[in-house]
Parts: sequence; structure tokens; C-alpha cells
Amino acid sequence: MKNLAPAIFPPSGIGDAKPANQTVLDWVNEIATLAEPENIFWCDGSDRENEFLIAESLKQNVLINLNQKKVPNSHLHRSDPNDVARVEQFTFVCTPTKEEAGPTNNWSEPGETYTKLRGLLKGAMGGRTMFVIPYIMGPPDSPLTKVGFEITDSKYVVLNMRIMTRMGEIAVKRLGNDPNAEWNRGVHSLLDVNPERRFICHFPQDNTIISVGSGYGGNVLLSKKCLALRIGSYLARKQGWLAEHMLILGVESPEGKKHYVAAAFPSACGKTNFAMLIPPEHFKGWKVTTVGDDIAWMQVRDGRLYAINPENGYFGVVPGTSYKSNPNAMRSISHDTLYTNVALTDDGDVWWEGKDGDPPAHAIDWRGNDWTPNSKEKAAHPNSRFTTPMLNNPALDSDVEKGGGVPISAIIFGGRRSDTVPLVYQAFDWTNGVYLGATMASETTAAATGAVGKVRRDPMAMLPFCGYNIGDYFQHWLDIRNRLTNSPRIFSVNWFRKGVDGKFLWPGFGENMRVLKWIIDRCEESGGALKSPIGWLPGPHDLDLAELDIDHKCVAELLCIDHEEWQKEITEHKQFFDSLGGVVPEELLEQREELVARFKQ
Ligand code: OXD
Ligand code: MN
Repeated sequence: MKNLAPAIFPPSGIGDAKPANQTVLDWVNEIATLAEPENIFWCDGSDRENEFLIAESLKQNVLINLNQKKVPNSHLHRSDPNDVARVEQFTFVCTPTKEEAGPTNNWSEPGETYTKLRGLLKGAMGGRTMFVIPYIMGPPDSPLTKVGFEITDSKYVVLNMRIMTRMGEIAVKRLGNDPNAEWNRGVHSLLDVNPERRFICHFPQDNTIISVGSGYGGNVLLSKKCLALRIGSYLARKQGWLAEHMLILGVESPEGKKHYVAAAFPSACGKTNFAMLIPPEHFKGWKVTTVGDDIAWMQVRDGRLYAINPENGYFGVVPGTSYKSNPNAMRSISHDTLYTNVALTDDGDVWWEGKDGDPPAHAIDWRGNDWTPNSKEKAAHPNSRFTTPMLNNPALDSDVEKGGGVPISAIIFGGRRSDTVPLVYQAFDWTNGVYLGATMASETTAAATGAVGKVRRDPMAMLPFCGYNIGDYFQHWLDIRNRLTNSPRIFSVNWFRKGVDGKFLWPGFGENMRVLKWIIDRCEESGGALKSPIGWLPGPHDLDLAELDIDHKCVAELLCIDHEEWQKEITEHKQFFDSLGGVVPEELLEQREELVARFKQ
């Protein structure tokens, strides 16, 4: 049995926040006995500890120093070039039966999987330090908040988790000493960062995650996709709430009337930009504030849906971020930020494709090679990331720490579609909205390994994140309706529709406020709309397009429903439902029949 007392490393008073909870101690002891680390480091999340870990990381080239005048308290990390995105093909849901994982997840038998992973973890931390990270997901006083412990042999993971979660003593206290308390066990080891030994495994029944062979955020910050979404969605169904891949934003009128909106978009489709939107000049006095940019946990209270952001920071896609596209993100990442896989300029600044200004004449690219504007390779990886505390966001909502959450007026489902899907439309009702979410599709992005730009069905943007049978997930969404007396309206948006010339029809970014305003008007029952076969569409004068330089023809194209495209779309809905092998609830199959019938009217 390993001695749990920290060894000489680190200096005294750092890395010694051991909880009193015996079940946590037993589990840590079990993993230490298996992985045989040199030291055990109990993270307390303090500034002192963070400074110590940054200094160590700089010494060991885990981090690269940046010009502290240009980007104070910020550092750069370069990942292994074979390890730059989520790996859906190596992500498993290990429920007792394959049916429980359902048709959209890779399944593997729990007993065999534990045996395989234990084999891989055996002695895996030899010569390394094993960090134990206590953290909570959610505001400290929220009934939805969950406790997790992540064991990792990566300092980069610790530094990221300190930004992305509320870490340390707060979690130890919340857990207390009750042996039956609910908490998530997360084990991560880099092993040798070999794609052949890369597995991200979830055991929902055991509230356990084991991730090996990767150092990429989405695979190893176990609080995020693994706990807050995959295990979270499983717990949510069991406990009667929703864990969703959604941003949460507040929108306040000049008169001070405020609504909150939750919006699901697949990875790298602009959730962070939307959550930090700055309204254009024409909307003077309107304010958009951010509650969260990636994950919403929602519960029904008094017939309304309330949402919290379980996270404490943003792990956002860097390329394309600029003062033009997202000034609030630029301000957020101008200090106290960890950059991963962006380029390093000769004066120690960070650079990426799409940043304001001219490209540098010379830089070191994300792989560590010389780069000039003539290079064929990108300077920053398309999925390069920033990790930044939410407190850096100038547009942070004042109720972000409110344990009860914020009341949701509208739910938006959005995808990246070059054709077919109009700029915005509203579902007829909750069930129709669930159908809309269940059939949404998007062109794939660099956030996951594999082809980019391929249209795939991504129900509720949860295809890679739903931790149980997708048919049961749809049913759970349908069932929530029975508890809602003041239910959010449901909408679809598509910022990415293109004209025949292949150019985007809609300017996007801050101008999305015009669409948001129509959505708010609809929630207040003041906005006009025309009935169409797919839902309520804004009529020619219902969207406020004043002072926007856009051709009327573009607007017509953005809002048009091309019957031929929709016949193909509806056929694809059927193919998608059929591919799920009989798990789709009857109500959604009926919704499809009704959609077909409406096109015939
Ligand atoms: C993310 C993702 O990192 O969805 O948020 O991949
Ligand atoms: Mn995401």
C-alpha cells in the first residue's frame, strides 16, 4: 500500500489538501497502488500552488513563457501533434448492457473494460507525480452542483482544471464525510500519448471516468465533456433534470426587461461568440451577458426551466477570434490565460489565423516549427484553444453564481448548414421543438478528429455527449414538458447558410442580435411570424434589419424554404431515425408524419 503522505516534492504547505472522506482516500490509495506514482499531490487550488505548478511546468517545457507585458500571467502549451481534438471513436459508454448505451455510443462491457484499463494504468505513473484534484461543478450553493475528484499525472490538466472548475477546499467541504455522498471518480493518465492506447471510458452506473493516452482538453479535463455532459446526462435523466451542450446568455432591453436563452450548437459552431455577443449600434441600450458558453444544467422549478453553468471558465476555439468577431473574448484572453497550440511570435506574443492585424513576418507554429505568411501550414491548429476564467469576461452575467439558476425563456438549436435550414424559425410547441432538436444536423468541425465539413445529424448537439440511449434521452425531453407550465419557446437558427456564390448570406456575430431580438419578441408574444410547414418564420418586416447593409434578395434566400431541399431533409430525418434501430419515441415519429403532411397542404 502506498504511503498517502506527500513526499519531499512539493514544498511544505502546497499540495496537501487531503479530504477526510474515507471512501475518497480508499479510492486514491487504490489508484496509487496500481499506477505507482512517485508522489501524491493533493491540489488545493490556491494561488501559491498554481504559481508553483506554473514554475515547474515552465522548467519541464510543459508550458512556454509568453511576453508577460503583452499577455500577463499567460502561457502557451503545445500538445503532441497526434493529440489535438476529441476522439469520438475512442470514447466509450460502459453500461452493463449495450442497449443502455444505445445506438449512438461506442459501448464496451464494464468488467472487461475495467480490466483492460487497469492493465494500462499498472505502473503508468512511475517516476511521475499523481495529482488529486477535488472540484465542484456548479455554483457553491446550487442544489444541482456536483462534486468530482480527478486523478491525473498531467500538470497541464491541473492548471486547466483550476480555471475550468471551482477547485480545492470548496469541494472537500461540500463532500463532507458521508460515505454515501455522491461524487464522481475521474482517473486520467497520459501514458505515452499513443493513439493506440487512447481510451475515454465512462461508467455511468459507477459515476466513474477513466481516460488514458491523451492530453487534449476535451479528453482529459474530466469535469467537462465527461462529467458535465456524458455522466451528467445520465444522472440528469435519473434525477429529473437536463444536462445539455448549451450556452446560456442574458439579454436585457433598454427598459431593463431581461430574458435568458439557452442555445445548443455543435462544437466549434460559435457558442462562445454568441454567448458574448455585443449588439450593433442600432440596438443601443440592449445588453447581452454571459452565464455560460458550453454547458447548461437545467431543472424545472414552479413550472419553469432554470439553468446554471456548471463551469468556471471557458475552453474556447482560438482561430477566428478577433476584436471584430468577439471583443469580449479578446478582452477575456488578454491575461491570465492558458493557450494551447497557437503560434508564438518572435516578441513572445500569441498569434492565430483570424487575429486582428497583419500576420507576423515570422513565428513558431503550433508544432514548434518556423512559420512565415508564405508557409503552407497553418500557424495555429484549427482546434487551438484558450482556457480562461469566466471572471475575465467583461460581459459576465451578474447572476452567474446564483444557485437557483436563471429562468430560461427560449431554447435555441443551431447548426452549421450551407443550405436548407433558414436563418431562424420557431417550433410550434414543445414536442415539435423536441423533434426539431432531435433532427438537427451540422457540418463537422476540427473539434473532433475525422472529416471536416460533412453534414451529420447531431441531436440537440449531444451526439458525442449523451451518456445513455438516445431514444431514452428524447423521451426524457418529451417528459419534461409535463412538468412545465411556463415552458421556454423553442427555435432553430442557422448563421451559416450560403448563397449560390458560396458566400455566407448572413453577417453573423454582433448582427445575430437581430435574430435574438425576434426570438425575444416571440417569447413576449409581440413578434410577428408566418406559419410555414416547418414552424413559425419571421415575415419580411418582422426582423429588425434597420441600418444593416444586406440585400433584400439575401434576406429572402435566408428565410426561404426550398421544398426540394426539404424533401431531401425529411428523407434524411427518416434515415436517421431508422438508423437508431427502433428507439425513437412514437411521438417523434408522428411529428415527422405531420411535417410530411404539412408540406402536402
Ligand atoms: C468543446 C467541444 O470543447 O464541444 O466545447 O468540443
Ligand atoms: Mn462544447
